[in-house]
Amino acid sequence: MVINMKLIYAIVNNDDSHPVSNALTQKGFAVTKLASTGGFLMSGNTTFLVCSDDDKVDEIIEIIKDHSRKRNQFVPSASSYGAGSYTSFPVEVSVGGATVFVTDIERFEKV
Ligand code: 2BA
Repeated sequence: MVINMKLIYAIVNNDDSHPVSNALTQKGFAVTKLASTGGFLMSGNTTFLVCSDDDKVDEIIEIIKDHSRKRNQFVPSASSYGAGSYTSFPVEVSVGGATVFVTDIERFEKV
């Protein structure tokens, strides 16, 4: 049996987690939130799992986009100035809005 469903993973800033979750649930979409950690900044973010019909994917991504802001964050970085001499300085990185992946669902059941 071919099913036309997708699984959307959306990684958002923790500060956007409530607005994103509220907007999706108000529109009737089922969501699961996972506490996650970014590998680069090593700080907490939120990963949403949303399984939906194929034709709803664009609407869901639009909702996530509308409620996820872009931010600049500073991350410590280190440089070496000769043997044993290091200094640390902050580097600014742009984070977000949301990082979104969409995959096919082979089978969907609630048992
Ligand atoms: P983080 O890994 O903590 O990355 C935070 C931000 O740092 C990224 O923002 C990006 O601007 C920068 N960054 C990440 N890796 C970098 C690197 N190797 N060198 C220089 N700068 C780097 P976003 O791209 O908006 O990503 C936000 C979060 O989304 C990431 O947090 C990570 O948890 C997730 N993410 C982004 N791209 C991903 C991917 N291709 N696969 C899995 N997770 C991803």
